[in-house]
Parts: sequence; structure tokens; C-alpha cells
Amino acid sequence: MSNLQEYIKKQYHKDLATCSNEELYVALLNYTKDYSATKPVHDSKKKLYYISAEFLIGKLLSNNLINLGLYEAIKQELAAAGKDLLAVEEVELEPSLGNGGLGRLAACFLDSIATLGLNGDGIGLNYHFGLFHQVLQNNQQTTVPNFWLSEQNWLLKSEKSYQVPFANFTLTSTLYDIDVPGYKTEKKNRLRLFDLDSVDAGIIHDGIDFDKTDIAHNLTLFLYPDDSDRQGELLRIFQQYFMVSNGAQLILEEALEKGSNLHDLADYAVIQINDTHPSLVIPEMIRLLTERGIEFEEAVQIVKQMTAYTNHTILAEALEKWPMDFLEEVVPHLVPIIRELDRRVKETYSDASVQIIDEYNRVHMAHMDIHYGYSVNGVAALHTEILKHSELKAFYDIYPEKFNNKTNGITFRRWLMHINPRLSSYIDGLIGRDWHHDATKLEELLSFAGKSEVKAELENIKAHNKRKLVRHLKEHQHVDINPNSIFDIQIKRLHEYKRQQMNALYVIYKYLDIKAGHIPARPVTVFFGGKAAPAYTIAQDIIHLILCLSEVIANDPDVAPHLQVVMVENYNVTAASFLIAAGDISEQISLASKEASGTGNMKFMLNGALTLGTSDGANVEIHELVGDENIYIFGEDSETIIQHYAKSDYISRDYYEREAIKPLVDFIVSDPLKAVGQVERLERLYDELLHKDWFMTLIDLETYIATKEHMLQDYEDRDSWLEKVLVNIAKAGFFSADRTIAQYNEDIWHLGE
Ligand code: 26Q
Repeated sequence: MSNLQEYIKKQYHKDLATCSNEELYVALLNYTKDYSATKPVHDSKKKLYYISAEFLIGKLLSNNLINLGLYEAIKQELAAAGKDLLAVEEVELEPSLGNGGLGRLAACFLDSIATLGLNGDGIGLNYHFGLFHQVLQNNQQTTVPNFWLSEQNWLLKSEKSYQVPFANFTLTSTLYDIDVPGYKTEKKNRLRLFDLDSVDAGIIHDGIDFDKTDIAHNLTLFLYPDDSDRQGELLRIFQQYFMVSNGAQLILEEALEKGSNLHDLADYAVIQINDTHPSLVIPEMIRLLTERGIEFEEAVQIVKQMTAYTNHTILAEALEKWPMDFLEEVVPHLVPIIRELDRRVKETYSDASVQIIDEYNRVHMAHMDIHYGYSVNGVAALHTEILKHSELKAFYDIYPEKFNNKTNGITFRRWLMHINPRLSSYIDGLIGRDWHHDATKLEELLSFAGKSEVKAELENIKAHNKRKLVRHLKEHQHVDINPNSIFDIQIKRLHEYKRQQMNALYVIYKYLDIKAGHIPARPVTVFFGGKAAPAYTIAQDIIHLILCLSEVIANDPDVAPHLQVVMVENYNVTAASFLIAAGDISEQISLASKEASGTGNMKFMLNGALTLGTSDGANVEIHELVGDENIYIFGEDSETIIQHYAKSDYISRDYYEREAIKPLVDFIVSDPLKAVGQVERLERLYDELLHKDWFMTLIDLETYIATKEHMLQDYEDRDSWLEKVLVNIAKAGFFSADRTIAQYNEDIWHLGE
């Protein structure tokens, strides 16, 4: 039994049973923080610093209780007093410190680094409003500030503070820490978030607009709501430099405290650069080392031994290239260093494609990382191969030894134990608890293949999770969903390459098919969830189409009983927790070669959904693990797509003209849709598909529809479907972030115990 009751009596002079959920949340937050405070931090010589502009940590209460080994006892103690931990958890506001996959990956990694007992902290920024809150109204996305920093929160204000010099002023930082307890470990790590005392929410007006030039007041107000398109670039550079200068100063201070003489800094610290957002740490660390008396040449060598870069995208437009003018304006003191780093590259390599500063005077951040770091990794096997042989081929030719793959992973503590406690404990009952520490042990589930009582229980658990999602959405979005329908789910940032528009065209197909009298064996609910960058017009148009379709279908009595479209508002980690546990079909339908990995695909698989996807990212590895019979893969492969780009020979109109496709695309600009939507948005999307379709939606549309129809038919053979479900869960162990992190440590970080 835990002693929460005693704690509440002592701290709040109240009885647990008389506390409101809000009071219980605050009590539990502080109880957990106090408990965690008693754990020592790691202090071994070498330490990893995972620097990232995003840490999408999600609500922490349950996650921390699970890791601290307190969850069950607290749950029971609350239940004994008539209280429900889930209801208490609802009170917590979700920190919104990330856009999507890259940020969530960083959060999963922190969990696994701590769980493996490795000495490693995260370094990032404490955005006061984080990513915007999405409101759906008039069939469109609108954006409002996302308030998450309630007075009582997980941050611990530290004594640490540094001076960060910019061109015309110097800012003083404040460091906040969030404890990161590993799963049942003795020691803990920390997420170190830098902030600025002068930041002022008063400058926000009209949704999420603010004066972008007022740096002292805006620097850590918002996370850039942008995961590929670019605007407000100067502010982004201010943020990045503030993050890495603070980080580098912290790293130096900690190494010096442990006895480093700076010449041996690489024995004390390794920096993992999470995409290029923290790349300025390279020139900044060189600058700080030279300021402390190290010769420039030696400083370069030290930094080369201690920085490693992870690439998360092959979309050229998402690779950061900062105009030199911008850097001159924000961080002029780094410019001579960057020029010298570039000069050395130019001296050795004539190939224009590997230069740091290009002919337009733009600084290619990834190029700096590759030349001046010792490791470059992609995030899934296919992605790394594409980097080596296509996107970064010129670099691979120079530095084959630097390139390595680290297929992404997810923490099973959150993405199974927490979000799907029934499945988690059912698995415990079948195979014991060894999988908690070694996820590959889930393979033992295969010995239950063919057992009808196991399948029946898997079915029950899924039905339970579906009802839970239905209740959640009823409460938060006032929508009624049939819990007996097939749950077909696509949740991820809105992006053309992720092809939510292809799924929307399927919905149109299904709608027209039902109208033509083909009633499906069972109703289908198609869920979408995701935010679109405010400046990304086509992504906004896709949301608009989905919402219009949802309305048209809901209002059509012929179709509504058989098909429903639900766009989940403000998709975030909390929403994901409900959706992922409830999914039957996991939509992973990127244009092959464009999705670096995906991690939602892993979460769905672990929770017993079957993947409907293209041969891209980690889908390829899921396919290899589960075999052809247990996954639904369709569409052109990455090589074919890369060839189409190379030859510029994809013409969407040729596909549009096909009999099966034309009516679906035309429906976008049909009267029923125009009646509920905005003509301009619908026509723009229609024109895009017809005349451009850069991400080749139409190339895979027919086979997508056929595969999905096949999948819906297969769903009716419950016995065989549940067999596939079992295999997927059993094979998901490979995607534990514990495996990924063990590989990072083995191949890149080399941290001692
Ligand atoms: C760049 C320049 C200016 C402003 C913002 C950005 C920016 C911000 C965020 C660029 C990219 C991101 C995020 C990228 C991301 O989340 N990538 C995803 O990373 C996952 C983890 O590796 C992969 O699983 C996904 O495939 C990949 O899309």
C-alpha cells in the first residue's frame, strides 16, 4: 500500500476521500516529484546530451508512477477511497513541446535511456505555449495558444543560468529540470529546459500572432508550428542558438566539475543532434572552447569526436539552409567559425553538393553536421539506405564509416502498459513479466496461436478500448460513434506526403459505393487526427475536405449507418493514447521513400491493429517481421518513386482520366461538398491533384482502395484476423526504444554504466 493518504494529511490537512480530482492531481504531482527527488542522478564520467528543439513528453503522471513502481498501489489506494486514477489524470494539462514524430521520439528515448541506466539528459527549450491548440470550426482548422504551464507543474527551477550573446544584446537564461525516472531503476536522468524570465504572453494577439521581432519577450513563447514549411526564420535562429549556447555552456560546466581539462572533453560528453535544429552547437562549442584557451584546430577535433547527427527526413524542403545574412544578423560571432569550417571543406572537396556554404550564400546545417561530427544515422533501414545511396550519396562516398542505421522505437511503458492496461496484464498472465525488460520476449505469445480463448480475449480487450475511445470522444467532441464498427485510423501531422488526401478519396469511393447500393458487411469509422502548419495551405485544404466529407456523410441517411468520418480535434499524445489502443486498421500510407520511419505504425502494431501501408519507412521492417499474411502492403516501391522524380515523368492527369479515379477526384468539387465547404479550398485541392500532385496520390489510389476493401472483407473472418493480431503483437518487440537506445549506445555513444 502506498502512503498517499498520509502525505495528503500532512501536506494538505485533508482526507483523501474528501479531495476533488483537481486537489488529488496536485497532491499526486507533488507526491511523485518528492518521491523522484529522493533518487540520485547519474554521475558516471561520460554523459550523453540529447539536444532537441522538441520533446513531446505528453502527460507525465501515470508514466512516472509506472516507472517509479507506484502505479498499482496508488490506483488501489485511490479506488479504496472511491477515487479513480484515470479521472485524476484527466486534470493534468499536456505539455505541448513538440510537433510530431521527432519530438515524441525524443521523449521515448529519454524514457529508455533512463531505463537502461545510461547517463544521459535531454536539452531543449521551455516553450510557454508549445505547439498551437487546434480548434475545428466551419470545417476548418483554427489555431489558438495552447496553455499548458499551470502553476503546479513538473518543472523544477534550478540555480543554473547562463549569458547568451546575440548581435545587439545578451540574454540571461533560467534552467528548469524535469526528472526522468527510468522503469524501476535506482537512478534518474533529467530533461533540461532553458527559458527566459522576460518572456511575456501579453504580446500575443489574434490567436497565435505576436511581434516576431521582440525577442526578449517572445523567445520561448511558442514552438514553431511548422514541420517543413518555413517562415519567421530569424526567430527560429534565435531559438536554436539560445538552446545550443545554453546547452554547450551546461556541458562544459558539468565536464569541468567532473575534472575534465577540456582537451579530453570527448571523454566526458557526447552530443546527439536531433535533426539539424541544434546544429549550431558545433560552431558554438568550438567558440566556447577557443574562448577557454583551446587552439581552433584542436577545438575542431574535439567537437568532431563528440557530436553525432540524426537525420529524420529526406524532404529537401525540410533540410535547414540558413541564409548567411540571417546568421550575420543574429549570431555574427559564429559566422567566422562557420566560414572557416566551410573553407576547410572547400579546400578538400570540389563537389558543390557537399559544401557548407552554397553558391547562394546559404548555410547547409546538415552538411556541417556530417563533416564535423563522427556519426550520421537514419531512423529506419530503408531511410538509411536512401540517405546513403541517394539523398546524401556524395557524403557517403566520402565518409562511409560515419553512416549507420538506428531504426526508431517506442517506449512500451507508455504505449502498452499505460494506454492498454488490459492487454498488458493479459500478456503478463500468458507469458509472465519478462517482456517488461526484454520486449523480444513478446514472441512467446506465438505459442498461443490457434488458441480460441486467447483470440476471444484479444477481441474483448479491443472492444473495451473502442468503447473507451467512444466515451472519450463523446465527452470531448460530442460525437456519437458506433463502437461495433471497424476503427480505421490515420493519425499524424497533416502533410501531402503522408497522404491523408488518399484516404479522403477512399472515403469518397466508399460513399459513392454505398450510395450505389453496396452495403458493407459492417459499418466502418474512418478516424483522422493531426495538425497542419498554419502556412501550409494544401494541408489546411485537406483538413477542410475531410471535415466536409464528414458532414455530408453524417447528413446522408443512406450512408450514415454504414460509414462515418471523424476528425479528432487537437490531436496530441493524450488523444493518441485513446486512439491507438482502439485501432483495427493502422493507416501508414506515405508516398514510398518519403516517410523516414513513422512510429505510430509501431504503436498500433503493439496494440493489435493491422497495418495498411506502403513499402516505406519502418513499415518495411514490420512487413519483414510479420510476413506477407499479417500486413497489408500496397503501392509503388521507393525505387520506382525515386525514378519517377529523377525522370519527372509522373503526370497526375493520366491517372485522373482513369474510369475508377475521375469520379472520386471530381467529387471534391461536387455540389454536395460545395454546399458545406469553401469553394476556393475545394477547387485548389482539386487543381492540385489534377495538375501537380507532387506526392503522387493518384499513382497508388486504385491499389489502395482494392487493398482496403480486401482488408475489410478479411476483418469478417474473425478467427483469421485475430491470428494476425496476435502475430503483430508478438513481433512488436523489435520496436522497443530500449533496443534502439542499446544500439545507439553500442555503436555511437559508448557510455559506461
Ligand atoms: C524545419 C525548419 C524550420 C522550422 C521547422 C522545421 C522542422 C520542424 C520539425 C522540420 C522538421 C520537423 C519534424 C520532423 C519529424 O517529426 N520527422 C519525423 O521524425 C520521426 C522520428 O524519426 C519519423 O518517424 C518520421 O518519419 C518523420 O517524419
